[in-house]
Amino acid sequence: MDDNATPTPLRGIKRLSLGALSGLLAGYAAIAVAELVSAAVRPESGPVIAVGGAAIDRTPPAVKDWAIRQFGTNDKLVLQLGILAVLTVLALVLGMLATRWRLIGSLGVLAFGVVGALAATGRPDSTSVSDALPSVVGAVVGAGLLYWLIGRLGHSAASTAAPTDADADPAVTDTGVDTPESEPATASGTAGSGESGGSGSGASGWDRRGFILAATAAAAASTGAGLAGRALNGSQGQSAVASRSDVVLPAASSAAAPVPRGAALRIKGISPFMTPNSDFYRVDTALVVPKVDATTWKLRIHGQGVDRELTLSFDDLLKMPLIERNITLTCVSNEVGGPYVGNARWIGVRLADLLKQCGVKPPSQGGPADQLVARSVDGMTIGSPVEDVMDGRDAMLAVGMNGRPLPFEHGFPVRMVVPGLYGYVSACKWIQDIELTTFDAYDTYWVKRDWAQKAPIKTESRIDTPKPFGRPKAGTVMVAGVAWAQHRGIKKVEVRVDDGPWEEARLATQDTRDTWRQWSYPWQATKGGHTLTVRATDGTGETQTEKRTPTIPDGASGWHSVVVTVD
Ligand SMILES: Nc1nc2c(c(=O)[nH]1)N[C@H]1C(S)=C(S)[C@@H](COP(=O)(O)O)O[C@H]1N2
Ligand SMILES: [Mo]
Repeated sequence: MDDNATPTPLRGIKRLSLGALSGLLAGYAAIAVAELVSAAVRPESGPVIAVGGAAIDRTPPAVKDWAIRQFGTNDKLVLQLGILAVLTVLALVLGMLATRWRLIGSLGVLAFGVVGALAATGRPDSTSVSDALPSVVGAVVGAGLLYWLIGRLGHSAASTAAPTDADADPAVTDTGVDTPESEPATASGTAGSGESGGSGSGASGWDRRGFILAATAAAAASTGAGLAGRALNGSQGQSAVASRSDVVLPAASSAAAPVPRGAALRIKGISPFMTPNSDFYRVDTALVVPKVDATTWKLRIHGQGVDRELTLSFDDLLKMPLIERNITLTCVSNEVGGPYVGNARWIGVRLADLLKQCGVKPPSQGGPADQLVARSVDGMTIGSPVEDVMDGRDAMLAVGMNGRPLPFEHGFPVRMVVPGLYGYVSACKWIQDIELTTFDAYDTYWVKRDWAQKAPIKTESRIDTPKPFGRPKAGTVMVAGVAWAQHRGIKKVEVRVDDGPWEEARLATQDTRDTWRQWSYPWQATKGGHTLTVRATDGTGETQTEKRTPTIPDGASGWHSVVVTVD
């Protein structure tokens, strides 16, 4: 029997715990509803993606480089998990706060909705205030749910005019945190006692049934909304996926010469000469890989010195003469010895041809624009020198990679590739707009973040095998790797053992000066610890500098070394 005639509010640790649980449920509901609403707006407008994207936009280069080093291509997953962890803690705290100040908890949830909304509308790819909707609607639902759930716990001591519990320690009551010891015996003594006030027993009592019902219903509804949102967001990519499987790449009118025999060495542990698409490094700011439908995709070319603006469809591009070239791509964030470099066979339209069609002239021929700004569907801006893309090199709008339409991660349907320039100043993925302008007039995404405006690729070489801290056997050890100096080519690679003399490595046959070059050096290894160092000389005769520079602002330099112990 209930020995307590008047319904009592829930107190103490139990109240706090259920408050925390309410906070969690409210947060979960907010995110789930936001996911569902984002399916109606844009997948990228959901709060987690938006806040993650905003965080990426604001990450100092040093932290970004650190994250890339630590987590590699998992950096984005780590970021999203981090955001979810922070949101979880905030939800728990807001839930506990709400047990004392019911309205504060809900206002807190709304405040985070505002943060999400600002992040979503402030992203470079946001074109509409509707991007705020997922965060706002989610937060309103979450705030309402928290208010309702906390209401089921009954009024807290703080919210009644005077403490009615004679046992309550004023200091404890002040913080709203009652220890179990200070709980009325009726609440802590027998389970259920004083907790059974039904819906009819007044608003200030602990409504156990109401709480459990509401909490269960909210959890179920949130899960439903979240899953539905996921499914809808996923299906939006389906037309893009279908458009990609429908692509038939035409033959190139200017095919790449076959890779010469002897360009690809068969040495265990060396990077393959052609990097398979599935192994190709990926560097971008996109938390959600843009899924662009090639059948509705358009590219606009406009700006200074453009006599005839051009708008092209994907089919228009495929009907033009295509060039096919092997080109090695490198990221400016690649550390000495790092993995962000890969070689692929690209097929696409020569960019200079398109620009000439529009009447564009390079600065050396009196053209007014010295910067070509490429814009992607996700708001990335990448600026290349007009002079470089029109100087005869094979700068292209690529539609294919290693014989396949571009993978979504690598820019489907169309991306730029310019031999000799780091990716952040040349290789815009998911491109949709090309604007001719000047370096003075416009700073692109990474330039705004202190990276250099112009960044030709620095000569680098890398030891692929043996691996750092490897334990090869004494005798002949094949030291091998790759060297690159795109558009200048590699003329020489040398290896040094410890402080010994530089020895010339055997170079694999050069494919083109736009591709990396493999090398090998048979080393007569003696027992003990050794340091192997490599350096390359480019086609102009300039030897790779020993001077170590950080990746920012225009790429790392220095010699790659590997320490091994010979057994
Ligand atoms: N839209 C878009 N394009 C982008 C980027 C990006 O963040 N967004 N990153 C650039 C950088 S820094 C590099 S190194 C190359 C990497 O291309 P990949 O991921 O296909 O290897 O893409 C470039 N193009
Ligand atoms: Mo990059």
